[in-house]
Amino acid sequence: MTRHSILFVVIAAAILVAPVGPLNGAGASIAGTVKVTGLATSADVVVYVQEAPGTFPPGKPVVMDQKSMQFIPHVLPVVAGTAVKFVNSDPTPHNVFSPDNEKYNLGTWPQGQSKDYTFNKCAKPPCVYTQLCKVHPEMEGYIVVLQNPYFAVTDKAGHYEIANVPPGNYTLAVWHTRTKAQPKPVTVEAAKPATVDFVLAR
Ligand SMILES: [Cu+2]
Repeated sequence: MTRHSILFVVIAAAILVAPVGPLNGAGASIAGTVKVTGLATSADVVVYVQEAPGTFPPGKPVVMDQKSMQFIPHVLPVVAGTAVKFVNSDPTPHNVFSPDNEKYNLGTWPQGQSKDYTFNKCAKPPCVYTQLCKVHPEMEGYIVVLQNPYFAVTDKAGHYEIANVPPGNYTLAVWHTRTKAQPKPVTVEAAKPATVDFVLAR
C-alpha cells in the first residue's frame, strides 16, 4: 500500500467507527427549575424531550433498589429497551410487581438477591410503570420509559439539567406523580445552553 492509500484506510475507518448522530460537543444543555406548587419538595419530576429524531439504543442497565422499605430511586426514567435490576437491600423479603401496561410480577426474594426486567414493550412512550410490593402496600416507585436519552430528574430544589442535546426544535415535557404542566417548545442551538422553567400544579 502507498502512503496515500494507508491514509485513506485510516480516515475511512475513523468515519466508520464514529458514533451516529451529532458530533461530540455540538449539542447543548437544557436546564431550569421546576416548581411544584402545594408540595414540600420539587424533587422527582421527570423532564424530557418528547421525541427526538432517530432511534436510540437501550441505556446501560440501571438499578432500582428496595432499601429502608422504599424504592430507590423513587422515580427512574429509562430509554425504551433498558434493563432494570431490582435489588433487595433490606433484611426482609420484598416483592416487585407493576399493574401498568403489559403488567408483571417478578416474585418475592430476600436480601442480597435481584431480578432483571427489560422495558421493551412500550409501544408509545412515555410509558409509566408503577412499582409496587405485595408484602408492603405502602411501598411505591415509578419507572418512566422514554423514546430518547434526553431526560433528567429534578433535585429537591427543582433543578434539572439535560446534557448534550443535539441542536434542533423539541417539545419539552414533564411527568410527576401528582401534578401536571403543559409541555413547552425549546430550540437547542449548538453550544448554547437553553433554559426552560415549569410550574406544576394539580
Ligand atoms: Cu416490600
